[in-house]
Amino acid sequence: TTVIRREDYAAPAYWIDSVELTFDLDPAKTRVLNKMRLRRNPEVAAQALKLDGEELNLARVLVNGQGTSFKTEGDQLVLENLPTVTDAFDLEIFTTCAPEKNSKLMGLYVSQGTFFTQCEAEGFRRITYFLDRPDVMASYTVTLRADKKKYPVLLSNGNLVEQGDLDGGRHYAKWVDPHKKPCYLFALVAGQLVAREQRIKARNGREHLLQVYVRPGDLDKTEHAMNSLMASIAWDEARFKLPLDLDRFMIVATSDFNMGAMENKGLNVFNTKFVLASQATATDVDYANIESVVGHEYFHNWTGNRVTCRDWFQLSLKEGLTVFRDQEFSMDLAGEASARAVKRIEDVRVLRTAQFPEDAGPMAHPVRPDSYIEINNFYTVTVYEKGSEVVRMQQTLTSREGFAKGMALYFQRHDGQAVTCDDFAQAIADANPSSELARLLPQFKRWYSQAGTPQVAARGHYDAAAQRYTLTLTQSCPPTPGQAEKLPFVIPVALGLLYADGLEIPGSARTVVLSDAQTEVVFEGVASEPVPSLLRGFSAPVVLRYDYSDAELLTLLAHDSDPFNRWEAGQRLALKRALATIASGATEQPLDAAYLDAMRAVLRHPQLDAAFKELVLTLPSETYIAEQLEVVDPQRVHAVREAMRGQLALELREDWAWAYEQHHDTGAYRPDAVSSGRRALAGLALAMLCLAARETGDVVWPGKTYQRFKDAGNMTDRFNALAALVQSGHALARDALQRFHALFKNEALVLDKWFALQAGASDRGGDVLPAVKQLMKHPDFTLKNPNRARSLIFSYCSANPGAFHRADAAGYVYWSERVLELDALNPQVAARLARALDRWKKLAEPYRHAAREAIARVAAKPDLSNDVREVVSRALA
Ligand code: B3K
Ligand code: ZN
Repeated sequence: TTVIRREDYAAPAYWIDSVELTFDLDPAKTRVLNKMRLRRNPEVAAQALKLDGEELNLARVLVNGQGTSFKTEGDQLVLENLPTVTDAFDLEIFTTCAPEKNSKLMGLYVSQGTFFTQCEAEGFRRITYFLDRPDVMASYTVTLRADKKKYPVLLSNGNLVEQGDLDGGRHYAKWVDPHKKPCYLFALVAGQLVAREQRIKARNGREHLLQVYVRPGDLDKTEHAMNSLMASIAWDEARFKLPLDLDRFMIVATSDFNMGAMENKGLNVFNTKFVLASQATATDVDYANIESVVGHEYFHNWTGNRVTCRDWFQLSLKEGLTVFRDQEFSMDLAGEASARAVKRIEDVRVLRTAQFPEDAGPMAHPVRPDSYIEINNFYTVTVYEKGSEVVRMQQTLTSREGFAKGMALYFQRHDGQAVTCDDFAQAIADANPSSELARLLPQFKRWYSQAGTPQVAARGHYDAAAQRYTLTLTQSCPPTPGQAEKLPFVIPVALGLLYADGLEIPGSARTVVLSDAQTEVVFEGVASEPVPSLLRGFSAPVVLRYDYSDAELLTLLAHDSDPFNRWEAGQRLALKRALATIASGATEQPLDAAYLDAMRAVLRHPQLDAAFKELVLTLPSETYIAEQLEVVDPQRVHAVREAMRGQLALELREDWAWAYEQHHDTGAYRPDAVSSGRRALAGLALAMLCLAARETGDVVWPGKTYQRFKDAGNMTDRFNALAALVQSGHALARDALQRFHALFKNEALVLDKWFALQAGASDRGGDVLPAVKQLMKHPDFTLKNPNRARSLIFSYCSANPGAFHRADAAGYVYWSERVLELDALNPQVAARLARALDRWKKLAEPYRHAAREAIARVAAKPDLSNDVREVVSRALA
């Protein structure tokens, strides 16, 4: 295993100007002819050409049409006797590979009889020998040849320039990509597919053909993806003046995919999960995810493809920025301020429950990492979601218009180049010379280099005689692996002050930019002791500490003009109670009348949106609660949170019944923000009513829920009803689960939900693990399909702490077996699962000891992949 370091970056010794690829596609043995035009990089000392390759069979190498000597060093092909002049030369390499044996789903592979490729980050080397690095950008011409019956559709990047029949029932298609690109953006697809098509005319008058390719039979589930694509194109033109630069833009769905989707130039490949939707099979959350992933991949066309990364340490250059763009896109489409806030809350919830723990654990790394063993391990919530927050702060520090100007300068300077995170921040700052970002740029960039979640502690002092309020903000950042000491960050803190009656103090709202370890903010003319509303809209990815009283939180919850902080006040009220109960050792009745009344007031509020109410009335997750503790007893966290849920269900049962009756619609289904918010709240109400029925012995609500499950006109309502029965452990759940399976046995994505629901069920006396083990034997289960593996195994190990952390260690044993089993098939998926025990050092005994043993058991396996090896050795370090 080799550690790759950012500081070792060196420009390539050769450039590849153009590539002509010819594929003879055959699942058992695909032949690849690769003709390249290369040139020595005159800025680098003359040296051998070393091409990357992996699991390839090499048949022939020709330089300028002549045979040549070559050798192999590890996986690399080394050519020493190349022309020494810097003139261009031709290099022809002929190899074969075996797509049907490719279970890693990197490079060229077969999914349900169709060929797909996945090249990012380093998959192109599994297709042919190449300089597999993003700063080598070439023009591509691709010819695909295959059996015409089995593979009627032949796709690659760019434009189709030629097609025709060949002997022996074969045919061919030739594609030319008009844009230079790094090889990680190469793609091909060949198989039996059908497309939804749409012709559009852009603002600048250019016409485009949009296509969404799926398997025959899935065409009726592509309308939402197509609409999302059209909305993405229109949004990027309107907000950033970035047009589509291709005649044809294609999306192809596959059910075997390691992640969500891939932004290959003009030929995006998607996990079916983020393409296919019908009201019968997809939930509102699925619809929203499709919109944001389609947007994300489309936005990469500029942020990632036109301007790409110099090296993989710069991954957040494209990922953080593109997540920021997709988040803004979804917010702009959501419409009103309150719907925007709902999206913001959901994004922050992901950041805090997934990225904060990563930043505090053994895999902590800066947004721009300094080293890695396996780059696939660094497609993380830090690079993506924290990276997005770092871009968002740049917008905050330059204004929305200023940031748009910065983007324009970034493209003016770097279009067609492979650049760094420094180049990006420099462009944003240079376009805004009088901004706080420009003033503090070197210090701001610590967000790229320092890992760990900064903490901002706030203290207020009110001087009644002087009518002065002084706020003291102190920042610090805990050490992370390899970074013991941290320097102060630049932290924009949006804030305002409220009087105790909820009125905002005029003129108090502002954004304070912290750059020192301690900052004082003074407010004059404050008539009475105020309540500070801090970090509005979550203006920086930090932990904010302020010792709020209940009274202050209740004021904020009821009155803050910032909807994010209203929600946050509710979460803090719940968290205080959870932590106090966990510390007390008791479990009964964690919630008091003050909290319950406040929640009732939110639920019954005449003006608040249903979507917002649902977020406020959802308790902080077990993972988030656990992050607040020094030492975590997951069973105790689970028990206390369940007690809180039970109490909220029981004490508010009449309000929940009211909320259900008010919000469950029967009209036509539309996946917009307002109606999905209503369904979400009705779903939470049903879950609560079924939970309350456990205590009261009520049979009416579970009966209604079962009826709802049977009659629902859409998947959101149907699934919510099913989940309410399963999560409350009701006797009707068994039958409902069976019916659900029978109804959807031919819908793979719905079966994933069926597995996930059972693996994620609230644990009662250790019943989930045996159920999971039983489900592994179900005829519909397979480890080979990543979606299916995730739906069962990850839902249990990574998303169900109360069931996974067992005193008998059986959850950890199960985890270690699955990590090893998956590693032999697909190391990327295995390494993700390996992350489930990242936070083992925080666990109380006996969990801590048992978790360590399980990790050590995995680490003891001699032939682990680099992927899993890196994760487990960092965990044990
Ligand atoms: N860029 C791809 C991720 C590739 C992951 C490789 N292990 C999807 C995305 O972020 O849009
Ligand atoms: Zn991306």
